[in-house]
Amino acid sequence: MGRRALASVLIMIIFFTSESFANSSSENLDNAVESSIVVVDTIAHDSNSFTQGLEYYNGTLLESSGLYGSSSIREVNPANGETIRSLPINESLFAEGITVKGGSIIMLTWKEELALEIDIEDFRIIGNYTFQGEGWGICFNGDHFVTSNGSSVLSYRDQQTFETNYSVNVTWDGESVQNLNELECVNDKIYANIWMQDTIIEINSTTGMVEMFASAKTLSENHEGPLNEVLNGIALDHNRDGFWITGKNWSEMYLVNFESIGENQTNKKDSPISIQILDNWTTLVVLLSITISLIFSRLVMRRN
Ligand SMILES: [Ca+2]
Repeated sequence: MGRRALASVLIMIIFFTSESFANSSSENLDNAVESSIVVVDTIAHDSNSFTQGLEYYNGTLLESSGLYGSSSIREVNPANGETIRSLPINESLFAEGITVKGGSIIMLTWKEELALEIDIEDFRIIGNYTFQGEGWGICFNGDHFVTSNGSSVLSYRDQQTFETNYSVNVTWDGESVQNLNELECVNDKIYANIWMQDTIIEINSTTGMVEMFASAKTLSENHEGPLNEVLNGIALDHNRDGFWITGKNWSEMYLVNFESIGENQTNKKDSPISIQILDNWTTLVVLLSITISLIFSRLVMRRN
């Protein structure tokens, strides 16, 4: 082999390895980290509650229950799951997500284009907001109300007027995530469960990119019922440093933590990144071996 041929081989090695690693790093940027759900505590949950919204506030749990004719807002004891008090909602309204701002609960309705303001102290309806489209989930990030409507878009609403100031499309590896349902604002992240799926995702509030995902399948398997009795409801418990999660008509509510399975180790549709990195290293080692043997054989040829 001449010098030119050897140089060509070296150039090819540099090209392939750099290309290989460049691909690997760009894929890493898109990948959400997978976490497992670790159950810290289990309490009873009213299996008559068609859970639509869940929020932890001042040592207590607030929960909305949906359906026409049986919608309600209730306060639940986080020590045992018992209902402390509840307010039935007018039968013409289908209650959806809830959040808290100041001393008020803001409760969305499904198709009525109405959000009710309920005084937390006496569970009295003291006002309302109107909006367009369907209402699914809501959380308050201290600046805006963030609402979902069953699409992949989150609306950031003015906290005084409820007008949408801006929207963010939620994506997972570049694909829009439909059916975003109950929400929980935590600093610059938004946690959401996806309707009819066992998945909980953590969304970057600014970019809309999914940064973490966890499967709640092991929990939903305990509550197999009609098709619509799905995972719904997520609330951060500041005191116990965990999230309460439950589902529609489930008989239990769980305090959970998300424990990282490994940074960028798995992906919902691609092969695990660890395998991709292994592939890159394997390529590098093979190409280096070829180079060394070529150089070695050339030296042997010269001596002969
Ligand atoms: Ca919530």
